[in-house]
Amino acid sequence: MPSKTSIHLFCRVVDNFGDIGVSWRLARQLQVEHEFEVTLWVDHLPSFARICRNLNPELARQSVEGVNVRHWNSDFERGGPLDVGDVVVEAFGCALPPPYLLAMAARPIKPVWINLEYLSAEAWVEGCHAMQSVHPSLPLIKYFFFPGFTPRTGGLLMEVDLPRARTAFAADTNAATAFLQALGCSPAPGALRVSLFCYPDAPVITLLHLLEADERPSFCMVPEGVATEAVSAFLGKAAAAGVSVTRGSLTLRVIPFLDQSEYDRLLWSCDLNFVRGEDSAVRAQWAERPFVWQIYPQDELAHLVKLRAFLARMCAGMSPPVSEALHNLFLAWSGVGEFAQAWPAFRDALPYLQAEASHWATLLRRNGDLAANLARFVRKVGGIS
Ligand code: TRH
Repeated sequence: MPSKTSIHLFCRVVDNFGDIGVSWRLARQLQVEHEFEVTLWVDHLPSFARICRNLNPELARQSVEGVNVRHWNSDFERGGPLDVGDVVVEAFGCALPPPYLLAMAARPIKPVWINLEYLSAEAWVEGCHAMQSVHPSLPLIKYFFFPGFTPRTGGLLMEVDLPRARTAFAADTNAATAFLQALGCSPAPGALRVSLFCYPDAPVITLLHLLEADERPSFCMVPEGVATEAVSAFLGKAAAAGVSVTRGSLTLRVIPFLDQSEYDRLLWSCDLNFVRGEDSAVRAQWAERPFVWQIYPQDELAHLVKLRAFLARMCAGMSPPVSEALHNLFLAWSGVGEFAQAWPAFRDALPYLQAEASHWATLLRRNGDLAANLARFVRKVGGIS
């Protein structure tokens, strides 16, 4: 049997889960759905272990769900194993180790080298997607692969089975209740079910007070370690998993930090999801539920340009009042404008946003999924059958 094409995927984790979140999904999909032999190099295994229960952070080399996982440590930099992939993916410009680059250049058939870029809805992305750059001193070409929201980008990560699994979960009247009960959560029937994942500077306290004062009941679930200061302040005690409080119309409960597949189910089980960064924001869109995105803050407020570009795409075709409510709320959650002022119109628009969420996901699915688009691209440029 011919050996499989090998892909080495490199990911640096700097105290965040996003880069590993994206890299781990991509690695699994390339392995399972596109029949590559995938090796995922990660520099910080404990961060990886938080979103993947099957990983042992003590092991420098292991196989997890069919993917070879290797610790990208200082031994590597000192000239460790230099088996080079047929395809090399550098996640988010993480800069490959110099000895590895030399080993790539020394191969008679050079690997297909991909820089997987950050997600952005900005128009320039279409022009840069799949562009190539020749290495200044080595005989290597790097291709820039951009995820995105249009057919002229790489699309978004979506497992082939995800729409079916989500639809089956939504169709099962007991699925969400049972899932939430297993987390110790029993929202009253009719309560607005909210999940909360954000950066520490989001106006969380304001949100909690608004839900508390609302006439309509809410049940808010926050994974342990998220917005700890604000959540503890509202609870009046340390925000540990299992702790909850009911004040006014709001029950706030801290749940365990979930693994990735459980987190998907949490998003599917809620009426409104607050998400952040990149991967959770994409998962919220596939959940087909209203969501609020806190984009990762960048220097010189570059993230607000990205956020506005995304809003312009997602809101195109929505009625002006709904679009305005959504713009105001997303921007206020990211620090532009008063959250308390933006909330009432957004809260009232939630039933419309539910229909819009399904419509938006249908549009996004037409762009294909990122792993399939990437697999097709590397096979084409690498002449791989
Ligand atoms: O960790 P993040 O803040 O990631 C970000 C982005 O990648 C951003 O682009 C990058 O520049 C920045 O880091 C440094 O948020 P993100 O992308 O949503 O990733 C979180 C991951 O954690 C995602 O895969 C979902 C997962 N998750 C769980 O598995 N369980 C949980 O309980 C929660 C709350 C999240």
